[in-house]
Amino acid sequence: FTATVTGTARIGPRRELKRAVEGYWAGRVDRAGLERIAAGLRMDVQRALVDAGLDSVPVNTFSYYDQMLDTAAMLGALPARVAHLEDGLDRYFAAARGDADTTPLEMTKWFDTNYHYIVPEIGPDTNFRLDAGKVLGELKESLDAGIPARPVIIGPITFLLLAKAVDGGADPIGRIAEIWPLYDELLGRLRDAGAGWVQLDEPALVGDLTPDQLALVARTYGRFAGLEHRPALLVTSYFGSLGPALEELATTGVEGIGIDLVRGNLDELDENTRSQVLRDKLLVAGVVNGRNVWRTDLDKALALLDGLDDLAGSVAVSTSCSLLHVPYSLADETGLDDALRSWLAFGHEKVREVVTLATARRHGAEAVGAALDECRAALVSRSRDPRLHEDDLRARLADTAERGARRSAYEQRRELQDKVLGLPVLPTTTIGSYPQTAAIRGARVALRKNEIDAREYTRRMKSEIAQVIELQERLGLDVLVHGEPERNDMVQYFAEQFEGFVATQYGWVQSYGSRCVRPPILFGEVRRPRPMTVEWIRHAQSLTSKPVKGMLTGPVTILAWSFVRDDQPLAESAQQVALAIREEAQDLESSGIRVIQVDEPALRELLPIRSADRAAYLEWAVGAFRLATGGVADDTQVHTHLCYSEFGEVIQAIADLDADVTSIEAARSRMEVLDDLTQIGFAAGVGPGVYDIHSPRVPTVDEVAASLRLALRAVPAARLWVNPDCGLKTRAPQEVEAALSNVVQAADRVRSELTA
Ligand code: THG
Ligand code: ZN
Repeated sequence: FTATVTGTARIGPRRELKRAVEGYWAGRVDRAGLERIAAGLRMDVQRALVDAGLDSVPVNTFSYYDQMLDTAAMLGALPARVAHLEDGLDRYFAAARGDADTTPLEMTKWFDTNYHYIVPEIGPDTNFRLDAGKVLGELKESLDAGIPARPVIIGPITFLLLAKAVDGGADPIGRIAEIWPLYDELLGRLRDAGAGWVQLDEPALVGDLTPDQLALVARTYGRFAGLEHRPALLVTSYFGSLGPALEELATTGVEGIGIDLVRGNLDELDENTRSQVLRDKLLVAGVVNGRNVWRTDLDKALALLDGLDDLAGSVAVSTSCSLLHVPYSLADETGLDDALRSWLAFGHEKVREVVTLATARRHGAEAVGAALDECRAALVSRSRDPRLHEDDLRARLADTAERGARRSAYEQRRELQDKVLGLPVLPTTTIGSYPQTAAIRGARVALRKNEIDAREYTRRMKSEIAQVIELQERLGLDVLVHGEPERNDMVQYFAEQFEGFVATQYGWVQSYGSRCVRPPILFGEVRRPRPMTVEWIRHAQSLTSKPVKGMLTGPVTILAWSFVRDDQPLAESAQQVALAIREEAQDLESSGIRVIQVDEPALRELLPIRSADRAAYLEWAVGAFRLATGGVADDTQVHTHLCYSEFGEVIQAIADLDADVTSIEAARSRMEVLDDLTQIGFAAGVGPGVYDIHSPRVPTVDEVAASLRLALRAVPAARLWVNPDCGLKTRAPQEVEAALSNVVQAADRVRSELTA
């Protein structure tokens, strides 16, 4: 084949699958209804790809929840705790979401994307057994409809490297010999069912592999290639270069290799190797970026493809990764100006780019002259647009960058802050958000529909804030928050107020399961035309004599959850966002706010896949945070919040953020993280979450007190803060009130133990 995509989105252009699946969970949609909607979405996607001109179409890229979970189900590797459920789909959803008596599987980030996969559990009880029903069913459905279908499955190496050992079991990759025969059988059955090609996704091969793991690449694919009865094999990598794994794959008889040529390249190979590895193979060249929303430079892509013709047996045009990570289509986005729209390509437009490139290669550039001209004009318009080049801003940044850090060291700041704030030992606080109640969501909907005006909306938000302040005063918390009623998604909230960002109307991208986000697009120079949070926070502070925390989102998180510029290094965009946040922090300070929190929950998310790239990333990420927070006086207390408890390689970076107080998730990891922090000499304030807000359970006073006593073994009382482990926006109001009341009582109890 000559033109394809690595994978497709599946949630539906208007999130139809989300509604169907959530309806099924709630009992509003029956099984037949769910299956009908799912089949309809699959057919729509595949027909659109054929109509656009692709000659090979990925199938089995549909999922009711997640493709890693599908693979676990296919290999008979769902955990024993869901085995009692007879129905396959019930078992599957129970593994994904849990139920009254079942804890769900964990979820974690899919490489460095904003998609999250379900982490398969492999233990002594795992008995691998093939259940190929899903992929065979979807293949048949497509072939029956005349689709040139190419089944996609996750390869055994990636499956096991991303799985987790449980119940004292060994490292899952050690079990690979047990699943080889299942893949052998699967490949034979796919061949029988009419598959000409099968795509095995192995994104894990772009990461750091040990010599043993590299050897497994040749063994695994050598074995599959040696099967007598099988389809042609395409091993697909994405999110980086294959590096040494490419040489291993090259030694096998697999017919095709998929390579991400946007994030990756063949430069790591010496010339001789480069000219050999792909000589007899189909290279599926990922030249259209599946991770971002910019229009492809078609001339550049054609030149790149031409260069590959000399290296590979044949070359097919494709996307750098699945289109799962970009929105469906630009067609209905009416809020974009013409220039900006012409610079963009969402999923639908990216498919057309693939086809244009393949057509140009087959019939010459003249055959697609109009498309090439349109592309060139758009790129010129983008490169010249004044919104992308603001010399003043760049000059100011050059100036401020030198003044990034706080004036004095933590110990001096601490003394001044203690005087200003006058807090008790073990101060209590919350992370920032309070429940997004029906009244809050209702007000937002009413504003959007013009049923209420901006003044009425503001009035309602201020009344929500007053209630949250009243609650915290009544409970006796020490550092209060305004509760963030005005924000649904914090990144969207800030992006909507910055210049240089634009929001989409329908640009939904799946984040996990049925949940989606609508990432803003960072297209130009970032500016903060006016204060963004000051009015809300000042209102909250006017209602209490206790300190109210100003709540901001850090530059790394804003970038991690947006589509970013590709015409400058991310580090430069981070500086611009940081400068805007810095101005906001200074405005908060000048309106009397003494505590300012800048959250960086995504600091670890952007960590590069290869360890060699990590130090450089952490340097600019930490620098951006320090620029954002370094503009306030020594006696203003800077807090930060991070949403995870295993710091691993980022632990030194967290200390280097130089925040006065850092709140972290710790309820689930039994405070081990505090020992890690102590070990690297972390000496500032720390608030290890004293209970898990992800569960509806209300912690008892005893539990919270015990957790505090445990924390006191690793952190001196003078530096310990008391808080839940994350924001409260997903919890019910009654749960929040009960839990916080117990937190305050526990803090009181442990304080009196300290004085005794
Ligand atoms: N915001 C953004 N990205 C994120 C998170 C976030 N990525 C990582 C993590 N948090 C992902 N978590 C979630 C949690 C909930 C939802 C999405 C991602 C969610 N979405 C709503 C839904 O699908 O119904 C839609 C929300 C909306 O209307 O904007 O519930 O916090 N950017
Ligand atoms: Zn959090």
